[in-house]
Amino acid sequence: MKKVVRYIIALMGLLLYNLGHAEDGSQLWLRYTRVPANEAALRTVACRVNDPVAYMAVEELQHYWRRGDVTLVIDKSWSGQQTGGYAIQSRRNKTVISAGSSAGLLYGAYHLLRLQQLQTDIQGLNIVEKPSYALRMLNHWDNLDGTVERGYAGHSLWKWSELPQKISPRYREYARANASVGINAVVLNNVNAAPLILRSDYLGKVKALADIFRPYGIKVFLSINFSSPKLLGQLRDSDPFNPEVVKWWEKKAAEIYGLIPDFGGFLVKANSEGQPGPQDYGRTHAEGANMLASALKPFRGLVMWRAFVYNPSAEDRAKQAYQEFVPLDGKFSDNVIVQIKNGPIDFQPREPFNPLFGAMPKTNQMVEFQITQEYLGFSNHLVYLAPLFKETLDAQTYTRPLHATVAGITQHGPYPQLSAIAGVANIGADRNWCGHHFAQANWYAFGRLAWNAALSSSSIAKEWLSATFSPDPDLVDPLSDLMIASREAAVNYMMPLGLHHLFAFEHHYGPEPWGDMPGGRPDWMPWYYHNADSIAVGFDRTSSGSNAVAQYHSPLREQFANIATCPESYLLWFHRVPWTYRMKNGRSLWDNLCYSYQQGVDQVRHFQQVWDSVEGKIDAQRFKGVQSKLKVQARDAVWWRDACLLYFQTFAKMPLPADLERPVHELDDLKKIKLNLKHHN
Ligand code: BDP
Repeated sequence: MKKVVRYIIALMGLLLYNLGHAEDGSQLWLRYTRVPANEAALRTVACRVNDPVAYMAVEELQHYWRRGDVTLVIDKSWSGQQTGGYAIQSRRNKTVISAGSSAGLLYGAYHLLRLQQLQTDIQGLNIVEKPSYALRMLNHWDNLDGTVERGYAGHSLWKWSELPQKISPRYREYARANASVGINAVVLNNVNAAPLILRSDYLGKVKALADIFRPYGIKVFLSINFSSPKLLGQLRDSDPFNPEVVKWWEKKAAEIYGLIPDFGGFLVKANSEGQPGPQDYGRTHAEGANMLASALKPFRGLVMWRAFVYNPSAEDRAKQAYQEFVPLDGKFSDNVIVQIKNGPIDFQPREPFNPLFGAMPKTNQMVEFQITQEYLGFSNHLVYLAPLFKETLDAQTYTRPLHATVAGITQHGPYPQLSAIAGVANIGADRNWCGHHFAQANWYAFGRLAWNAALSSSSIAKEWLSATFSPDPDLVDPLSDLMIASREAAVNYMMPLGLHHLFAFEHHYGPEPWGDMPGGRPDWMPWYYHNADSIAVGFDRTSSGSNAVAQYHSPLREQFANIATCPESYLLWFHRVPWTYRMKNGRSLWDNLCYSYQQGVDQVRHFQQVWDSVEGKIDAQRFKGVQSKLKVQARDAVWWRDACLLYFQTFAKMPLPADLERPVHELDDLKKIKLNLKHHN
């Protein structure tokens, strides 16, 4: 009888728990369940370190760790290693986490909780972890008016008008999620930066956030507007050689560090897409960066100087950053890191790696990825980005004998203690943080790869699925396959074979390969990139064209330049290719294009079936949410296929292969689509 009563009570408890915790995705991958007090009393979490970060490690374990005693110790033999590393050893039901710093203890605690969550056996653990990068950063493109540039998960998390008085509980949840995957630095505001962020009242708000993030081992950085001395300080100009300007920045730095002693530094977009910069005064990027760097230096602050620069000129846009930055190698101060987008154009579904990597051996370089899906279907498409990140990180640059992959170049620069990696955040005020439940996986994967660039995309996918949904292999196996395939699927239905920038103007959501604007910048028009005519399609970047291939180190330069050896996934990136060109499979380029687009459509339809097969294995709310997003993605894939194939067919004048599905749209109707999506700049 007692048993039955207990059973009913337990059942009711479960029911209430589920009702109270709608599965809206707000818990992310952090679905630990609290240890009941009577159980907690049976084990100890011991730690002699007394600071807020170590305290956080203890608290997390006290609340959620249920497998025996844990001791956290600082072990001096770790010093000299990149901070944040840790070791975990377990014997019987005693576990020891040792680290060189409190942050390491915190990461060790999250590691243990992850093992518990994944139902891993924790007997005889002997784990040693060292982060790949010292700085693992999120870049928020959040504006002070609450909008988010290229953000697809609602408004900004930061409630600037309420800060510093009112503190949303989500600030803490956000910091905790970051810490759980090892992210330890965040830039709060848009690279197209409002000068206002440096005004004293805003700095007070920034301080409030920094205070919340600190116990999670997270440092705050700000994007700054290079014209701030003039626009905010009312100086005559913002010339980095003007002593008044230098003084202004020095005073500003002192003010910031007075409020936030561990402030990280500045991220700067200068002389890029209309932003002000040192070139406005005839100074170089290095001169501008170094002026800021010396203002921050006494406080050990850093400058992240972006290399995303290009101008409307006769020169191929893909070549411009390299041309501007390579001559500056060796001229940047040691607390400047040049932040380089993964590819030479702009976060396209697929780009070869940016040839700047490895081409500035005397300069700290870091890679910038885009986690938010500006060019990948916003938060409507399921596109798991770890394979894209890995493709760049693992790319071999051949620029030196050792550590010559992009990961190696950025981890083993001239000042390795400064190694860094950044991702443009996909986080907003939406309940599920990222708009699409699977977009959370991209935040997670970025953090995990920043921690350990050698992890595989599939192991990260499996970890995330287990933590976020369930460790049931009948769910994890098919869904991790789906995730791994999803990036290539998007490339297939959007821009296969090296095509790029076929997006609709400004908002970049759907296809507009025909896009044109009289008087508009050519390098913002799709025709600039695809160059289609009745004979051929693609961008000739060989010596008969822009010769961008020459920016790559041998043997890549020769490999890319030769149409026979250029990887077909980059074919139309580097070559202008006749529609009738025979590809490796014996079919024409045109036929290959047709089959690739169709393959993308078929892949998404398959994802829908896979998803339906896990119905009942997860909660109905998230199941339905993803199911309906997949419908949008399936429709969009058909839209992309029809738009691109019907448009290119007007040049190629070749029929669709007989066995291929027929288009369901008229080209003229597709051309009329004008989405009214705001682009916040
Ligand atoms: C482009 C975005 C633009 C950003 C720019 C940047 O379209 O909104 O400001 O990158 O990275 O991809 O600065």
